[in-house]
Amino acid sequence: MRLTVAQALVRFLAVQWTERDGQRFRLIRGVFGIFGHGNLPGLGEALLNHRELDLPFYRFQNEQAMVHTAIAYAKHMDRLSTFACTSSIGPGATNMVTGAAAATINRLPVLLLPADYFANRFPDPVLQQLEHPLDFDASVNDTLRIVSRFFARITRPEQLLSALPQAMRVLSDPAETGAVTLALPEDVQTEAYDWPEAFFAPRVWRVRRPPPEPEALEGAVQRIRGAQKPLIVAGGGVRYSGASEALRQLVEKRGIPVTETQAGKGSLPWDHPLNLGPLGVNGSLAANRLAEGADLIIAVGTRLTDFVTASKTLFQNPQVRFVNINLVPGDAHKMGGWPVVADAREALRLLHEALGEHATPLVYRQEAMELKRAWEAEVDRLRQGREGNGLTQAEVIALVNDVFPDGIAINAAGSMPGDLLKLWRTQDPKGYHVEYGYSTMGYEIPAGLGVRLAEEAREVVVFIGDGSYLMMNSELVTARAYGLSFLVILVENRGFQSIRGLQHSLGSPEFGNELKDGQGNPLTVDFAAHARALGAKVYEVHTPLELRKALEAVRGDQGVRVIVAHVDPEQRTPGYAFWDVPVAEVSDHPEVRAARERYEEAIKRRRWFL
Ligand SMILES: Cc1ncc(C[n+]2csc(CCOP(=O)(O)OP(=O)(O)O)c2C)c(N)n1
Ligand SMILES: [Mg+2]
Repeated sequence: MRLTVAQALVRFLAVQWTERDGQRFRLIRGVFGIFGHGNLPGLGEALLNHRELDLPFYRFQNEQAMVHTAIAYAKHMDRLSTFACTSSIGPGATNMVTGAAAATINRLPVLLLPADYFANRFPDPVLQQLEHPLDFDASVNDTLRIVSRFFARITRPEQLLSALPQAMRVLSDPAETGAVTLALPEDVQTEAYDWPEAFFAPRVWRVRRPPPEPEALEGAVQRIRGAQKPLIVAGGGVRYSGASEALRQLVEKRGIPVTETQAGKGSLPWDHPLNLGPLGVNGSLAANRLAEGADLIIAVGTRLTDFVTASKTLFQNPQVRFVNINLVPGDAHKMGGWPVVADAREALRLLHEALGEHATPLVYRQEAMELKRAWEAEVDRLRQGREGNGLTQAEVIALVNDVFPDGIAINAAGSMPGDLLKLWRTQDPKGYHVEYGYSTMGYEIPAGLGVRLAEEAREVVVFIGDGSYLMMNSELVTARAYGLSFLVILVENRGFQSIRGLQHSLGSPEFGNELKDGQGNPLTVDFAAHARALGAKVYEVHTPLELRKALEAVRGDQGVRVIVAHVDPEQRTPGYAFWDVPVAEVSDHPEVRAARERYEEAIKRRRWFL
């Protein structure tokens, strides 16, 4: 078949499928894009003239945002389906770098198709070309290499024949997935080639579920049998592999308490007696207390980041050991753990079978459930807000959760990820969607689009701070253009209050975080008018009563709805663990010196796990 490179690419993408547990999904559900001279003649033409392929095109406002939308969609689809993102050369391509990093760090698939400079080099330099002084081949797209799990520059048409199947393999492999980049020179996209027809036959990429090796399983069983105080850390791997039921069966029979990471929240329903809530820096009192004395941590599908381990200060039992169930060998080997390289659901199922009648001591289980009850009472208290009329962020979260118990909470950065992790209550992992691998301000609204594209039934609730809203809000327009409905809760607290709080803990006065003018006077922004100008239906609230009324008004309504909630920045939700953020070692300021002393005291709890 004689087709251009872009036409062949589009044709190929339209017939790729994933399959897992007998279910099939389109691997590439459609294409997001912004055109320029780099991709209009090639991909633009191919997408326009091949609309029979069921590869719908969505035109965005910002390339970074379109990558966020793709990975949010992929996250909600348990990584079985994603979108391709096409950009022009130069700034359009480099705008995707942040999204690519978020994809790769969170292990979420996305196919990036940045245009690239002419392969024939006639026009050198074409508009937006880098012209690296030493490296004639270098392109700004090379910035995507380090944040991609697979990268190829297609400089001849026939390279697609080998590069595309590899790209699909990486996208659909649960251990390798992340950003996959095919850089497409402007001229090559338009070049014709005689393609073998078999290249365009539908392909199914089976998403693997590798079971653990018998020796790895046996080692885990022995360690669990030998433990008196085991604790499970449920990460995103539980969610993506659909292992909640296997986890529930295992822990109910064995009496092993469960704690959750940002990506793993909802692995068990929030009110399950053995779900002790989140762990680590943003953890619950219950989970952190148990973690401190645990003699075995069974980490399932987690990257064990600093927020989970409280920068390696959380686990204080000198005997503590780790068993790490993970598809990624690098994760399975962290914390000097016993590695079980396997799919979470398969590993939990086989562990359950192999453990016979084993269960934890009754006193331990009772202690765990007692801590759980005390923690839920504390959450109830925090969710109440405080006396008087003003709103707190905790109260906003609670009121939204009460009106939308089945809603999907989206967030990524600021003080909200920690508050949501502690306070949002969900029955299942899909009710919670916080990107905390890269914690990207600006993920929130694009993610609302992505989750809505994946989910028809549940309310999608985008929580966004005023700082993050100012950084990226323009995809509200895209949502309107394609009739995508969601609710935005814009929490206004005069700027970057999470970082302001951090600054305070480092011994510094406010500097560079609050929204102020050059003279230091508060700068007000009419967020409601702004969101209205972009086409949203807007409500503005200052009190719990007003918020409740607005939530009732937006419930059941369609379209983009924005509630601007003004909260008291001084009312913060407490934290219960250390996070390693270093303090200046020398300073003229006594507050900084005091903070340094506190820091040096805190890091005495840091431990090596070898
Ligand atoms: C793209 C990006 N830039 C900077 C940061 C560092 N950062 C984390 S939170 C934050 C402030 C967020 O402000 P806002 O959204 O208003 O939330 P608040 O802190 O007030 O809760 C900043 C600057 C980040 N996470 N992402
Ligand atoms: Mg803020």
